[in-house]
Amino acid sequence: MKLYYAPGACSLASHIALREAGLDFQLEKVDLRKKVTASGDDYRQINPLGYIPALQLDNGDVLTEGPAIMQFIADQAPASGLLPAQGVARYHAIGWLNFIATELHKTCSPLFSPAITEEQRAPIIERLSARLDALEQRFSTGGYLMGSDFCVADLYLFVVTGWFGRLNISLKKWPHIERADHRGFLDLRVALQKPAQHRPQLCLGSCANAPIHPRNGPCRQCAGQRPPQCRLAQCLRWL
Ligand SMILES: N[C@@H](CCC(=O)N[C@@H](CS)C(=O)NCC(=O)O)C(=O)O
Repeated sequence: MKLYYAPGACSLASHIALREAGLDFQLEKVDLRKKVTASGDDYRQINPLGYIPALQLDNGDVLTEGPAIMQFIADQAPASGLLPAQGVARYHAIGWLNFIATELHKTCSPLFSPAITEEQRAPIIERLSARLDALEQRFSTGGYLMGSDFCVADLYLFVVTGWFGRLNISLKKWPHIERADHRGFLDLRVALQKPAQHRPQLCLGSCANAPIHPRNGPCRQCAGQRPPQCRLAQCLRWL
Protein backbone atom coordinates (compact mmCIF):
# COMPACT_ATOMS: atom_id res chain seq x y z
CA MET A 1 0.00 0.00 0.00
CA LYS A 2 1.11 3.53 -0.60
CA LEU A 3 -0.26 6.62 1.10
CA TYR A 4 -0.03 9.89 -0.77
CA TYR A 5 0.28 12.67 1.76
CA ALA A 6 1.30 16.24 2.46
CA PRO A 7 3.02 17.30 5.69
CA GLY A 8 0.68 18.58 8.38
CA ALA A 9 -2.43 17.99 6.26
CA CYS A 10 -5.45 15.78 6.89
CA SER A 11 -3.55 12.81 5.45
CA LEU A 12 -1.77 12.70 8.81
CA ALA A 13 -4.83 10.95 10.31
CA SER A 14 -4.62 8.14 7.75
CA HIS A 15 -0.87 7.99 8.21
CA ILE A 16 -1.10 7.54 11.97
CA ALA A 17 -3.93 5.03 11.51
CA LEU A 18 -1.65 2.96 9.27
CA ARG A 19 1.01 3.01 11.97
CA GLU A 20 -1.50 2.24 14.72
CA ALA A 21 -2.80 -0.68 12.67
CA GLY A 22 0.73 -1.99 12.21
CA LEU A 23 0.28 -2.35 8.44
CA ASP A 24 3.06 -2.32 5.87
CA PHE A 25 2.93 0.78 3.75
CA GLN A 26 4.96 3.26 1.79
CA LEU A 27 4.60 7.01 1.78
CA GLU A 28 4.81 9.40 -1.09
CA LYS A 29 4.74 13.13 -0.54
CA VAL A 30 2.66 15.28 -2.86
CA ASP A 31 3.29 18.86 -3.81
CA LEU A 32 -0.27 20.10 -3.57
CA ARG A 33 0.38 23.29 -5.49
CA LYS A 34 2.03 21.62 -8.45
CA LYS A 35 0.03 18.38 -8.13
CA VAL A 36 3.24 16.42 -8.53
CA THR A 37 4.41 13.51 -6.40
CA ALA A 38 7.88 13.28 -4.86
CA SER A 39 8.88 10.85 -7.62
CA GLY A 40 7.77 13.34 -10.26
CA ASP A 41 4.46 11.78 -11.29
CA ASP A 42 1.36 13.75 -12.12
CA TYR A 43 -0.73 13.37 -8.95
CA ARG A 44 -3.95 13.91 -10.90
CA GLN A 45 -3.35 10.49 -12.44
CA ILE A 46 -3.67 9.10 -8.91
CA ASN A 47 -6.53 11.31 -7.72
CA PRO A 48 -8.10 13.41 -10.48
CA LEU A 49 -9.32 15.85 -7.82
CA GLY A 50 -5.73 16.55 -6.85
CA TYR A 51 -6.17 16.39 -3.09
CA ILE A 52 -4.70 14.09 -0.50
CA PRO A 53 -5.00 11.57 1.08
CA ALA A 54 -5.09 8.76 -1.47
CA LEU A 55 -4.26 5.18 -0.62
CA GLN A 56 -3.02 3.02 -3.45
CA LEU A 57 -3.62 -0.64 -2.77
CA ASP A 58 -1.25 -3.40 -3.80
CA ASN A 59 -3.52 -4.31 -6.73
CA GLY A 60 -3.30 -0.75 -8.05
CA ASP A 61 -6.77 0.31 -6.95
CA VAL A 62 -6.81 3.77 -5.35
CA LEU A 63 -8.97 4.73 -2.39
CA THR A 64 -9.70 8.40 -1.83
CA GLU A 65 -11.52 10.40 0.87
CA GLY A 66 -9.91 10.38 4.29
CA PRO A 67 -12.87 8.96 6.26
CA ALA A 68 -13.19 6.02 3.83
CA ILE A 69 -9.44 5.42 3.91
CA MET A 70 -9.44 5.41 7.71
CA GLN A 71 -12.29 2.92 7.81
CA PHE A 72 -10.48 0.71 5.33
CA ILE A 73 -7.27 0.83 7.38
CA ALA A 74 -9.13 0.02 10.60
CA ASP A 75 -10.82 -2.94 8.96
CA GLN A 76 -7.49 -4.35 7.79
CA ALA A 77 -6.44 -4.69 11.42
CA PRO A 78 -9.55 -5.41 13.51
CA ALA A 79 -7.45 -6.22 16.56
CA SER A 80 -6.16 -2.64 16.61
CA GLY A 81 -9.60 -1.54 17.79
CA LEU A 82 -9.47 1.54 15.57
CA LEU A 83 -13.15 1.10 14.66
CA PRO A 84 -15.88 -0.98 16.30
CA ALA A 85 -16.28 -4.10 14.17
CA GLN A 86 -20.06 -4.16 14.23
CA GLY A 87 -23.25 -2.97 15.85
CA VAL A 88 -24.53 0.54 16.38
CA ALA A 89 -21.16 1.59 17.85
CA ARG A 90 -19.64 1.27 14.37
CA TYR A 91 -22.11 3.75 12.94
CA HIS A 92 -21.52 6.17 15.80
CA ALA A 93 -17.81 6.08 15.01
CA ILE A 94 -18.48 6.62 11.31
CA GLY A 95 -20.78 9.47 12.31
CA TRP A 96 -17.89 11.11 14.18
CA LEU A 97 -15.61 10.72 11.17
CA ASN A 98 -18.22 12.47 9.04
CA PHE A 99 -18.77 15.15 11.66
CA ILE A 100 -15.08 15.97 11.75
CA ALA A 101 -14.80 15.89 7.95
CA THR A 102 -17.80 18.04 7.15
CA GLU A 103 -18.41 20.19 10.23
CA LEU A 104 -14.83 20.85 11.38
CA HIS A 105 -12.30 20.11 8.62
CA LYS A 106 -14.25 21.57 5.72
CA THR A 107 -15.61 24.43 7.80
CA CYS A 108 -12.14 25.58 8.78
CA SER A 109 -10.48 24.95 5.37
CA PRO A 110 -11.23 28.46 4.00
CA LEU A 111 -9.43 29.97 7.01
CA PHE A 112 -6.14 28.77 5.51
CA SER A 113 -6.51 31.14 2.61
CA PRO A 114 -4.08 34.06 2.97
CA ALA A 115 -6.65 36.18 1.15
CA ILE A 116 -9.40 35.73 3.75
CA THR A 117 -10.66 38.96 5.29
CA GLU A 118 -11.84 39.46 8.88
CA GLU A 119 -15.36 39.91 7.52
CA GLN A 120 -15.25 36.56 5.78
CA ARG A 121 -13.61 34.91 8.76
CA ALA A 122 -16.23 35.93 11.35
CA PRO A 123 -19.18 33.77 10.17
CA ILE A 124 -16.86 30.79 9.72
CA ILE A 125 -15.58 31.14 13.28
CA GLU A 126 -19.17 31.46 14.49
CA ARG A 127 -20.18 28.26 12.72
CA LEU A 128 -17.10 26.44 13.94
CA SER A 129 -17.71 27.66 17.50
CA ALA A 130 -21.21 26.17 17.49
CA ARG A 131 -19.75 22.82 16.44
CA LEU A 132 -17.06 23.06 19.11
CA ASP A 133 -19.70 23.88 21.75
CA ALA A 134 -21.43 20.60 20.90
CA LEU A 135 -18.16 18.71 20.95
CA GLU A 136 -17.28 20.26 24.30
CA GLN A 137 -20.49 18.77 25.70
CA ARG A 138 -19.47 15.39 24.32
CA PHE A 139 -16.12 15.54 26.08
CA SER A 140 -17.40 16.99 29.34
CA THR A 141 -17.74 13.50 30.78
CA GLY A 142 -14.20 12.62 29.72
CA GLY A 143 -13.06 9.78 27.55
CA TYR A 144 -12.80 9.70 23.79
CA LEU A 145 -15.34 10.51 21.11
CA MET A 146 -16.74 7.02 21.54
CA GLY A 147 -16.53 7.07 25.34
CA SER A 148 -13.89 4.79 26.76
CA ASP A 149 -12.64 3.45 23.42
CA PHE A 150 -10.18 5.27 21.19
CA CYS A 151 -11.04 5.13 17.49
CA VAL A 152 -9.85 6.59 14.17
CA ALA A 153 -12.15 9.60 14.63
CA ASP A 154 -10.05 10.66 17.66
CA LEU A 155 -6.99 10.65 15.40
CA TYR A 156 -8.75 12.80 12.85
CA LEU A 157 -9.89 15.22 15.54
CA PHE A 158 -6.32 15.44 16.83
CA VAL A 159 -5.15 16.45 13.37
CA VAL A 160 -7.87 19.04 12.80
CA THR A 161 -7.60 20.69 16.22
CA GLY A 162 -3.83 20.70 15.66
CA TRP A 163 -4.41 23.28 12.91
CA PHE A 164 -6.20 25.71 15.19
CA GLY A 165 -3.05 27.34 16.54
CA ARG A 166 -1.99 28.32 13.03
CA LEU A 167 -5.50 29.56 12.36
CA ASN A 168 -5.46 31.72 15.46
CA ILE A 169 -8.29 29.80 17.08
CA SER A 170 -7.74 29.34 20.78
CA LEU A 171 -9.27 26.27 22.40
CA LYS A 172 -9.37 27.99 25.80
CA LYS A 173 -13.15 28.38 25.48
CA TRP A 174 -13.45 24.62 25.10
CA PRO A 175 -11.24 23.19 27.86
CA HIS A 176 -12.41 19.61 27.46
CA ILE A 177 -11.57 19.64 23.76
CA GLU A 178 -8.22 21.17 24.56
CA ARG A 179 -7.57 18.43 27.06
CA ALA A 180 -8.76 15.79 24.61
CA ASP A 181 -6.33 17.13 22.05
CA HIS A 182 -3.50 16.94 24.54
CA ARG A 183 -4.54 13.43 25.53
CA GLY A 184 -4.55 12.41 21.88
CA PHE A 185 -1.05 13.76 21.65
CA LEU A 186 0.02 11.62 24.58
CA ASP A 187 -1.59 8.59 23.02
CA LEU A 188 0.41 9.15 19.90
CA ARG A 189 3.53 9.09 21.98
CA VAL A 190 2.42 5.74 23.29
CA ALA A 191 1.81 4.60 19.74
CA LEU A 192 5.42 5.45 19.02
CA GLN A 193 6.51 2.98 21.68
CA LYS A 194 5.22 0.17 19.52
CA PRO A 195 7.61 -2.44 18.13
CA ALA A 196 10.42 -1.02 16.06
CA GLN A 197 8.96 -1.92 12.69
CA HIS A 198 5.92 0.20 13.46
CA ARG A 199 7.83 3.25 14.60
CA PRO A 200 8.45 6.18 12.29
CA GLN A 201 11.91 5.75 10.86
CA LEU A 202 12.09 9.28 9.62
CA CYS A 203 11.06 12.62 10.84
CA LEU A 204 9.30 13.55 7.65
CA GLY A 205 8.11 16.55 9.53
CA SER A 206 10.82 18.75 8.08
CA CYS A 207 11.68 20.62 11.21
CA ALA A 208 12.16 23.72 9.14
CA ASN A 209 8.46 24.06 9.83
CA ALA A 210 9.01 24.18 13.56
CA PRO A 211 8.71 27.95 13.96
CA ILE A 212 5.11 27.78 12.82
CA HIS A 213 4.39 24.66 14.78
CA PRO A 214 0.95 25.21 16.28
CA ARG A 215 1.36 24.08 19.81
CA ASN A 216 4.55 22.40 20.76
CA GLY A 217 7.15 24.84 19.59
CA PRO A 218 10.39 24.03 17.82
CA CYS A 219 11.67 20.52 17.88
CA ARG A 220 14.26 20.68 20.62
CA GLN A 221 15.76 17.31 19.88
CA CYS A 222 16.78 17.60 16.27
CA ALA A 223 16.83 21.39 16.18
CA GLY A 224 16.22 21.44 12.49
CA GLN A 225 18.48 18.54 11.58
CA ARG A 226 17.26 16.16 8.97
CA PRO A 227 15.98 12.67 9.64
CA PRO A 228 16.44 10.20 11.15
CA GLN A 229 17.60 12.08 14.27
CA CYS A 230 14.20 13.29 15.30
CA ARG A 231 11.78 10.79 16.73
CA LEU A 232 9.81 13.25 18.80
CA ALA A 233 6.09 12.79 18.77
CA GLN A 234 5.39 16.44 18.13
CA CYS A 235 6.97 16.09 14.74
CA LEU A 236 4.06 13.85 13.89
CA ARG A 237 2.21 17.10 13.38
CA TRP A 238 4.21 17.47 10.25
CA LEU A 239 4.00 13.98 8.86
N1 LIG B 1 -12.81 15.28 0.74
C1 LIG B 1 -11.40 15.07 0.94
C2 LIG B 1 -10.75 16.40 1.26
C3 LIG B 1 -9.28 16.25 1.54
C4 LIG B 1 -8.60 17.61 1.67
O1 LIG B 1 -9.24 18.61 1.98
N2 LIG B 1 -7.28 17.63 1.48
C5 LIG B 1 -6.55 18.86 1.48
C6 LIG B 1 -5.47 18.83 2.53
S1 LIG B 1 -6.11 18.72 4.20
C7 LIG B 1 -5.91 19.03 0.13
O2 LIG B 1 -5.32 18.12 -0.41
N3 LIG B 1 -6.00 20.24 -0.42
C8 LIG B 1 -5.42 20.58 -1.68
C9 LIG B 1 -6.44 20.74 -2.77
O3 LIG B 1 -7.65 20.62 -2.51
O4 LIG B 1 -6.03 20.98 -3.90
C10 LIG B 1 -11.15 14.05 2.04
O5 LIG B 1 -11.95 14.01 2.98
O6 LIG B 1 -10.18 13.29 1.95
